[in-house]
Amino acid sequence: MDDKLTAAMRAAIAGSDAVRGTTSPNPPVGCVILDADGNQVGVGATQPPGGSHAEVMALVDAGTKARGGTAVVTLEPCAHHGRTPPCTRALIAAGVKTVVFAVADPNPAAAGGRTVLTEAGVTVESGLLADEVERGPLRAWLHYARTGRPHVTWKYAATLDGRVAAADGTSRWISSPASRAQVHDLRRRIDAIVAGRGTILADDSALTARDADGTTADRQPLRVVVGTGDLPEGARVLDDAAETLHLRTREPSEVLAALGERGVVDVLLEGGPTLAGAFVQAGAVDRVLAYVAPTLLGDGPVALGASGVSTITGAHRFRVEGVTMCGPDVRISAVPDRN
Ligand code: AOF
Ligand code: ZN
Repeated sequence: MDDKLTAAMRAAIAGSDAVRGTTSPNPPVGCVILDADGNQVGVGATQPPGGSHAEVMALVDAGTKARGGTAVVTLEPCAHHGRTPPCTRALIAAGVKTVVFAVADPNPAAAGGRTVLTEAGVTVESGLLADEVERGPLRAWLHYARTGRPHVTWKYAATLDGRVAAADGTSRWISSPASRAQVHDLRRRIDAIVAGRGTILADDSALTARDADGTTADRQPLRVVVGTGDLPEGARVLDDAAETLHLRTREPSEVLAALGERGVVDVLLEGGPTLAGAFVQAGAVDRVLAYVAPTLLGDGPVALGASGVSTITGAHRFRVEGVTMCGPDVRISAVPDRN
């Protein structure tokens, strides 16, 4: 049964991954129902806000086969009546015998599912593949639920010597087509892309998610431009491919507060060096995603602007959590080393 539970949690994680970027401010949760013999009979994931939670989707999929079975879910089932009735009630009504969840719900309004289920005679286990869930599909939402601020991934593409443009300002294309395709995939699954006004003036970036052939993807993140001056008429970021928010501030904490209030959970910070420096200095970068191309420039701007560091003991320390190849480039994912 242990193998079946692990396989079911993996399937729940995959389901959760598939709805990333469509559920905010709710978490993208995945759920799999096993019948009494351990066969997968239902699968579901969180619907957009106001829609059904993952457990309800999976229970509907399983029908009467859920009776006497097990629900495997990435987040503790909610016990509250929010926009939808409590999942605990649906699980109990369906006759589920056991609930296995990965991570406890830190939202005080929804928490308490474990107690409600236990009191109704349901066996509850937790912690299965919790690390994978915490680092994977629920990472941004857990950060948001615990801190009230969106999770920020700072992404950049640089040469082997850390430069993001040549001395004359040209920057097309530092990273490979494979890396760029990955970034567009990422854009499609986050809530907002943040860039400085300077970057918009310099590059006329569209800040949209696009397919390999250049067409605009069907799902677009909110585009956020940060900076006090106006945006030039006709800027690509002002086209109607996606919604754009212009925040007339350069303070990371104000930017994050404004986005948090709008229910933005997962942010991709894309440029440029000055804005990134301010975010790093403010401790507002929760993950660095670096695409490093095997080229050298020897001159030109580097990825990060001033971040308040004047001596080596003041360096902002990160811990590498993953390194992969992306075509000819190296992709490094690093998180703050809080020790
Ligand atoms: C679950 N399963 O799939 C999700 C949960 O406004 P509501 O009613 O949609 O409730 C949102 C809260 O419910 C959210 O903040 C989180 O604590 C929990 N999300 N819970 O049992 C799910 N998405
Ligand atoms: Zn629920």
